[in-house]
Amino acid sequence: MKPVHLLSRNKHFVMAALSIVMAHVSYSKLTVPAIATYFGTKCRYEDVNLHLRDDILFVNKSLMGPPSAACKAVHLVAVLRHGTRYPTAKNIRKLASLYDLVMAEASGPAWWLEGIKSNWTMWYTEDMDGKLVTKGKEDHRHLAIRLAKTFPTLMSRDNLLGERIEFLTSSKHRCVDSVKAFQEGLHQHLDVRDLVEAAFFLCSYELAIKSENSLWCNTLDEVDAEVLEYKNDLKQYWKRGYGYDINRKSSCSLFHDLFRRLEEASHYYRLGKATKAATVQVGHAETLLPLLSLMGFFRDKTPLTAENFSVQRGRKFRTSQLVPYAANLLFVLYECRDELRLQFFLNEKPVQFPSMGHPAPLYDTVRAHYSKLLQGCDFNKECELPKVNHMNTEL
Ligand SMILES: *C1O[C@H](CO)[C@@H](O)[C@H](O)[C@H]1NC(C)=O
Ligand SMILES: *[C@@H]1O[C@H](CO)[C@@H](O)[C@H](O)[C@H]1NC(C)=O
Ligand SMILES: *[C@@H]1O[C@H](CO)[C@@H](O)[C@H](O)[C@H]1NC(C)=O
Repeated sequence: MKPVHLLSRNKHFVMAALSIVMAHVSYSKLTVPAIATYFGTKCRYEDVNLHLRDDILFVNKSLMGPPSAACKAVHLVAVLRHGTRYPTAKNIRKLASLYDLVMAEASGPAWWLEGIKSNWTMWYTEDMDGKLVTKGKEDHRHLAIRLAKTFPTLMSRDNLLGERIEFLTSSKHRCVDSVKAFQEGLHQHLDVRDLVEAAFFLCSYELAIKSENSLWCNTLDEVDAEVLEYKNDLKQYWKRGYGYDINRKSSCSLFHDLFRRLEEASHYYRLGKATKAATVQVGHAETLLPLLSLMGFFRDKTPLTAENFSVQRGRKFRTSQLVPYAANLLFVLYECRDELRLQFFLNEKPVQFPSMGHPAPLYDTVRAHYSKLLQGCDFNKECELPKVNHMNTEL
């Protein structure tokens, strides 16, 4: 560390400089800001699974084991979110505005403010636009190792080389995208609340991308973070979750695809034939949330609204917990004494299917539970646009 020349500056600056030095000294011990569990879809996976902070390859065998000793895993369908990524170009523009504002206008006694002004540069550039970062590749590499440890008969090297594991990346859904583009157009402009949120995101990106407890994290306390987390949950709830029926229905294809794979695996299994071991599909938070919602997971009794913050503190729909970077939904088919059972894991923790009262119900029971969706839920029908006379604005 460079020596700090204390005597040449005034007392105020000395105090500020000292606090920065001390903050840097404590980095090795305290690398995670207190607000790190509120970042919603910008949460690090290891801040949702805390034991991974110490050992990123740790698998809790008692948590991830088969439902009983008589069961063995026969098929896995994994729906994953991509890993840590850069902010989108739109967000980078907001971060730049925040930075410019702070450099030009901000003053005050806060120790971290001087630190930001003298020792932080705006290093995000628009060309980074949402690309996966190195840490993002690590997220999936580590997840793959943990899944191989958890399901050694399915996620094996042999199955990989024998092409018995299928990999897919989801294509974007046209109708969902149209809505997104429309809403983004409405949200283009910046206001002062955007800037507060920009600081929140900066803190999240600096942690997720650079593993740094950034000085920006000090601009918000835990109460602010809870509110901003709720704001993001509201957005996801109304755009991708239970808010509107169409949100859930956008995952009809994925839902059918999931059950087609399970059905095929169970069919082959019942015939006593070998089949594919696993499918790994990679998509977005926007892929995982509608599927979770379609299947009835994490549904709150009353809708999340802006008036509801305080009563919704204990809500189930918390995107920080549901869809951090590298979030994963695992559907595991087990053979248990001649029965097929299905178990669901979210982010490597078992979660019961809604209203089924068994950690790993019979596969047929799960199918019966979702029979309405299995027979209906036609993506094309659900997402059909009403025929109106559009002006063609695509030039
Ligand atoms: C949340 O707000 C909505 C509408 O503002 C209301 O209908 C609902 O009852 C509220 N829920 C709770 C738990 O207060
Ligand atoms: C700026 O950050 C660098 C790298 O962490 C550190 O060595 C240096 O002491 C900091 N300077 C000030 C004034 O905080
Ligand atoms: C593993 O999971 C079990 C069951 O939930 C829990 O009691 C235990 O503390 C976990 N172990 C570790 C190291 O996280």
